[in-house]
Amino acid sequence: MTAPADQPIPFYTKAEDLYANLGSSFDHQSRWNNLAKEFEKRFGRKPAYIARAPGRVNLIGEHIDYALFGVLPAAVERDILIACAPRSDGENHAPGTVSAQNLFGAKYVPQTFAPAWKVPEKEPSEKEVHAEGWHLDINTKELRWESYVKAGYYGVLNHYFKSNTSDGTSSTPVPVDMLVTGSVPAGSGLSSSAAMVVASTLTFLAINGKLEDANPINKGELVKMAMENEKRVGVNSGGMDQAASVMSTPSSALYISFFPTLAASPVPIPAGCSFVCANSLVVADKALSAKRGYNLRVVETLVGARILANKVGVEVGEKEKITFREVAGRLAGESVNVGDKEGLEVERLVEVLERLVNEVEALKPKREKGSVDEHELGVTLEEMIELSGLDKDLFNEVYLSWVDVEATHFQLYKRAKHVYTEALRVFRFRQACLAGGSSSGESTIEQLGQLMNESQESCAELFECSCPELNLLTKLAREAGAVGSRLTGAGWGGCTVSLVREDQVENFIAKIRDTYPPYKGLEGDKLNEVIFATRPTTGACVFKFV
Ligand code: NG1
Ligand code: MG
Repeated sequence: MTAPADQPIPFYTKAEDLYANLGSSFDHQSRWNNLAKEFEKRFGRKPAYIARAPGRVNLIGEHIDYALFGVLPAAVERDILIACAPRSDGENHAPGTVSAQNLFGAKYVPQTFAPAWKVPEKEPSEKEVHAEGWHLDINTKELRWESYVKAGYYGVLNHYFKSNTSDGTSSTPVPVDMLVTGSVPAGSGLSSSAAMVVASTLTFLAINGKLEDANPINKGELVKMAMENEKRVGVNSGGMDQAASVMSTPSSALYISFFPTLAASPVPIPAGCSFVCANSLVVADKALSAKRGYNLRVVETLVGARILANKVGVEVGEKEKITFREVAGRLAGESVNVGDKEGLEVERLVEVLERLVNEVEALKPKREKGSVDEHELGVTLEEMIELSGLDKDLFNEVYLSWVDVEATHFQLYKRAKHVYTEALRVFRFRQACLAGGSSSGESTIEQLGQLMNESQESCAELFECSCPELNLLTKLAREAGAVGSRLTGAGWGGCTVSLVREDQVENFIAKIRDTYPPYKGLEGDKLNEVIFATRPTTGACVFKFV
């Protein structure tokens, strides 16, 4: 069988095939039909394509993808759909003009924009995106829906349309009308953002004929493009969400690893287990919180890895941004050559991780006994630079020049401890599922639940990406019968995921409704919006109207 990363993007022209692939537990058909009808009403003609990308729930492995450790998400049935068609009055527009509308509601104002070809006056820094090429204005200071559409467009423009020549139509992007709809709640940790970016990337590929080329992009390449694209929105994300949205398969979770290369393999979920997503209804504002939240964590984990490498005697190139995964590999004598598909054996890696969980103690700052800071585990910027062994300018160039962060103290020890213990939990979770397969017994299920609970505690205490509402909701979930419960996604709000025995799901949901204050009085569709059982589904695809 072809490895998931090497497979082509599913491309359908027959509705029966599409719906068979999407599964029957959701009324996909009426959503797709409504979208097509609405498109026709607004734009006066039928769509040419609909691109679909699902959201995902991460079962375990939080904030370790950008440390290059494997994670274990599954695509959910909720997805983003984008209907599109070339603009009929194309010649009256700048090349590649986009008119984008959104069915979500009045808050999502229609947008028209066109890419511009830019040549920078000076060599751009890593932080700037104005390299010579197609450019779109993306406002990274506030959250705007069209930013995700533009982000998806970026990679397609700069990968496929190399120059600004307006002579040959083949080298100019097609002007397009598009209509977006979706059932992944925004800012909820189910990765509506990656679903938007993947769906948008697919839309622009499809509309420009790039999926019908002789040698179209495969799943792994699409993941990489979507990852690069999502960075345009200002979040230095790992690749979990894009990979889950593109590569998931029905009825199993997906183990996604990023090192030495992007790879994915299905992980069976024990029969009788259900995963229930519950939205805390705290909306994590990524754009605002990135500086003190997500991007700060990216910097803390990268600098932590360099300092740990220094402490355990692993060599690091001067300008290299070594990750926690690579520190572990090098410590174990892993040789990674370009093109290597396999890294260390899992058993060996686990051994090294167990050792490193203790070594991270070395990242605790040495404080004078009795000083005010005695219990403070963080280090200041100056202390951190000194520990890194780099001079100030080089440190800034390598670790700060490409990202906006804000902090007085950097928590290297806590972040490192979370990353290594969480990476171990992912291996144990995966091992347990693989050992028993779908016929795993009660003790496996208990073990999975336990690992999820430990993950929540580590996210709350060490990685500090939980919040009071998520802590409460996961606690209520355990009291309502969940075997395990944790936040899912970046955290600071958004959803929890709970492992619940299938025959108890209804009862579980009713109990949470009665105990989690923000759910008071919710019923029917309203309740189903915020708390629902989900099963792993298939990844992104494109439908062509013929
Ligand atoms: P969310 O915020 O749920 O989309 C983010 C990152 C992931 C991963 C998780 C934390 C993006 C697009 N995604 O997920 O790569 O790092 O946080 O595990 O930023
Ligand atoms: Mg996101």
